[in-house]
Amino acid sequence: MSSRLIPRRSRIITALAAPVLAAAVLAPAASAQASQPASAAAAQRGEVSAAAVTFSDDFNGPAGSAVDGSKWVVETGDNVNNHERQYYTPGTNNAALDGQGNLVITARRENPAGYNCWYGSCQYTSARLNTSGRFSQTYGHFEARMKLPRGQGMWPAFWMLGTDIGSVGWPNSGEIDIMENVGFEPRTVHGTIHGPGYSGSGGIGAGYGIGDDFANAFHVFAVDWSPNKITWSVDGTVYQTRTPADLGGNRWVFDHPFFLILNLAVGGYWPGDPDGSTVFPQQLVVDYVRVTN
Ligand SMILES: [Ca+2]
Repeated sequence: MSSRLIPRRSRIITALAAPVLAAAVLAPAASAQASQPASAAAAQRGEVSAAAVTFSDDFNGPAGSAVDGSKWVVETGDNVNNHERQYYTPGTNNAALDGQGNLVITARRENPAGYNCWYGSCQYTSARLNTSGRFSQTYGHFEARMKLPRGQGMWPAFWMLGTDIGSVGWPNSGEIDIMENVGFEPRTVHGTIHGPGYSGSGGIGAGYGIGDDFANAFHVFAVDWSPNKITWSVDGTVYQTRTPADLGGNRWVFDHPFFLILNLAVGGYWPGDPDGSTVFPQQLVVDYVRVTN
């Protein structure tokens, strides 16, 4: 989600540091480990094996319930580095299942708990979830089926960070943005990689447009990540491929485990802040997140 989302001085990075270190010890997830011997055996026999699902959440559960804590960490705090305006809250006020098989991340114009943000009393609440310490993986197919929010100042994202962020820092850890959207471009999404020498506004990526607002329907956003190659797709249509040849001599930092992040930011350098045209609440609706190896 660009350098702008990496809160080097905010409370989020403090909260993130411990789970990241835990992830280095615990990852890969047990399911991923279990799948590897079968894949290796198949490879030795020269068989083309079907990819195994290593992480999946269909977000089934009662309306109003929290996400599965064995899969997701709920991050809290504000984010000064991107100049985001929301406070990411704990609990289910801003991230809950809808009872119809979806996770709904809701951005609200409110501050019921009196949260303090970098600019003063917070004006908005929202949510940010990650799988740090729960799930990480090197290479594979990563996808989510989502319906995006709409309106000036909205900044939904589905992205990944290297699990070594706590030891090597950002952007050496690498960042793979599977999908970002900013509200002033309702019909365009962006896929980007960030690393040393190509971070922040120097991130390497591309946009992909459709002839309709992404907020009008569900779409599938994905990357296929293999050694020295990442491709981005929307609804199965590949729109970008990146390899080390694209980095202008900079270092490819996408050969180690990454964990997943889902969030809905409000305001910030890139999207700009909400204005009088922005309708609240807004929702990022996630039907599923699925990863195969
Ligand atoms: Ca679902």
